[in-house]
Amino acid sequence: MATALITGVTGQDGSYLAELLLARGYQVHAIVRREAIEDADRRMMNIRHLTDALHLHIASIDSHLSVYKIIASVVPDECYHLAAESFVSYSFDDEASVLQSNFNATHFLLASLKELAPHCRFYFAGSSEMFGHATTSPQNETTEFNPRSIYGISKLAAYHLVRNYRQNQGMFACAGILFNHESPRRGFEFVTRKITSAVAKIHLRRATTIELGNIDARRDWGYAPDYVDAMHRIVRHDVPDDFVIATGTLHSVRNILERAFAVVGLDYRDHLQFNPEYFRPNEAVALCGDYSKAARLLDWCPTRKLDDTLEEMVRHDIALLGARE
Ligand code: G4F
Repeated sequence: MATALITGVTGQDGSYLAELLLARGYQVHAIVRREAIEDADRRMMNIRHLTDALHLHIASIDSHLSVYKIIASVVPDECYHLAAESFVSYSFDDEASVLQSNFNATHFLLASLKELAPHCRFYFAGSSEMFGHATTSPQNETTEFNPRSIYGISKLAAYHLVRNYRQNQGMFACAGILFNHESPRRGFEFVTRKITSAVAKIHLRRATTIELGNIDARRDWGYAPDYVDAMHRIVRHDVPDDFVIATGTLHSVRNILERAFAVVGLDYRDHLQFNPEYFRPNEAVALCGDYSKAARLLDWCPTRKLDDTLEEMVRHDIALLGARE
């Protein structure tokens, strides 16, 4: 039985990945922060149904010693490093902690694996934010990186580290350069979930308005379970490599508002307020991914339309709120 280790298992992607690996017969280990265990109702929500099947290790990946000890005891065949300070807006507020945690944890894992489990296949969650102010569109694996946020810079630095361990140190280390991807497990601070949870509240008469920033911002939004499937394909590919994972289609935040409110028969224009606090100082340009390399070499393609994902999210949020009555 193959053994996998996941960081970031309580998040959207980590929870779907844990499900996928368990279903495929892996023994799945995961590193979870003590704060998550202590606030389980809120922070373990995505993996509540999996806790009996998972091997959880309570530790902070900001500690090299903790990471080293876990790798020594698990000796994984595959390691998926998904944990990160991932909300782009926060990265403008606390640069040092974003840089430190997104870069150092990647290093602690790679250095420990190299010494204790050199056969291990390592996956790093890269991001379209690494392209930032891209000068060409769509972006693929050869597009120049030009990050505009500290988050993007931290991911790019870690990505170069991953490539270094692959090219100069012989490890099976690879990266997915993932564009935005959403689901009912998305964090409430991200714009899709902020909108679908607001639609649920407005529909159930718990709120009347939603406050947003730049609704003309455009992104390439996919479906998280598709992207987790891509991660596994990247790790199981014959050779370690990097892949853009995207849909190749742009939508605006305005499109998301229209669709999400329409699910319950409402018009977003009756409920929207602008709040300058949510406008970003250095918004990335409209990032749109070219996933043709993944299609060619991994036989991967997106399976879901954004409209369907949004409808699933709205219905999920209505049920969630209704259940709390
Ligand atoms: O949902 P968002 O916060 O996602 P963002 O910043 O694009 O980042 C996500 O995707 C990246 C690429 O995969 C990841 F690397 C990253 O970790 C994260 O998963 O914002 C999407 C867009 C932005 O253009 C933002 O300016 O929505 C715009 N927006 C407009 N009003 C807003 C709001 N975003 C948020 N979160 N809240 C608003 O009120």
